[in-house]
Amino acid sequence: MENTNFEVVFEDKLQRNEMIEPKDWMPDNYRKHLIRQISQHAHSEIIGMLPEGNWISRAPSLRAKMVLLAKVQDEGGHGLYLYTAAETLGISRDELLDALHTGKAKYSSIFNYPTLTWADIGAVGWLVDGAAIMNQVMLQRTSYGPYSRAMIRICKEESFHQRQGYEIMCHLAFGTPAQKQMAQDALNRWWWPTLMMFGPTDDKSPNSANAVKWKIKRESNDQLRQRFVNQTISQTEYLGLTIPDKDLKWNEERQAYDFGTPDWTEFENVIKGNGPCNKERITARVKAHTEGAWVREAAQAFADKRKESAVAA
Ligand code: FAQ
Repeated sequence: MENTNFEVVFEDKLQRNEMIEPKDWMPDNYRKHLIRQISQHAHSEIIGMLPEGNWISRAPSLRAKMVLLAKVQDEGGHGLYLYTAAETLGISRDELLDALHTGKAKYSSIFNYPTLTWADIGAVGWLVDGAAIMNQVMLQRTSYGPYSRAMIRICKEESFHQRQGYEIMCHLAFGTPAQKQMAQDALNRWWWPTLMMFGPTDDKSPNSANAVKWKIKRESNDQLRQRFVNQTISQTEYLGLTIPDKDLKWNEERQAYDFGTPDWTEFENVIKGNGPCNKERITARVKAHTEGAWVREAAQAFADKRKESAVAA
């Protein structure tokens, strides 16, 4: 006989590692948690286009420009998949964007730092996309179907982005001494903010308990941060660069690297809206949205017209 206790059916599905789909019953808090996380993620993708877009007109070669253009365009696409996944939870695109534009919704702290030189574009691809992949590989197995499927596609593209960044770092690190210094300076600027991307330490992460219980997150902020550090050291050594952390050392017992503590006060400030570029990012985003109103209207008029013709036919 079919089980009519919705909560039991929901828990059973989670236990069996089956996906929860939009039409399935789900607890209100599960729905709210997903809307919060997926929309923050979507906002991060489209705000993340800004620091990189800043270099499209100044990329050092036509090839570099084409690759960067494609990457920034991919990020826009990731935002769209994620907004669509969030909409399946019963919230509209307008509500989601309004929360971003009015500062009610967060987006990743990392995009509030400036990209000062071309080497920063390398560091963003290598480190920021590298950290994003570390987090997103786990999210491919998240319990909500539309989010999981969006992540599978996004992860494929992020791997290309990470290589694009590492290629820039290789060119600079194996170039002239001045280029190598540019690469080192960018690493110095992006290392700590990248570690902060994984979120607060597990003991200070209020959302983690529910996220793990509901199989939204499969690994904790600290576990992922540790894996990222372990993986990145050999890549840095290959480049001949130095990670700006005097506490970094191999721990034989743990079979992992020990590393220093990020400046959590800086992190708090950035997520409260007081990072180096928060205001600039939101202003640019609101301007693009306002100036793009005619495009949305034209697209809607076109869609309505096609629908009318289809009904008439
Ligand atoms: N920035 O309890 P937790 C990318 C907030 S995509 C800002 O640990 P949770 C691709 C958190 O929201 C990068 N806020 O939270 C790309 C919460 O506040 P709330 C984005 C942060 O959700 C590359 C509070 O602190 N990726 O980069 C951050 O369990 C290049 C307490 O934290 C995702 O969003 C932060 N770094 O864990 C694009 C992945 N960390 O909401 C363009 C999906 C924490 O209660 C160019 N998201 N907070 O007011 C996640 O996996 C999780 O949401 C975490 C945070 C891990 C970010």
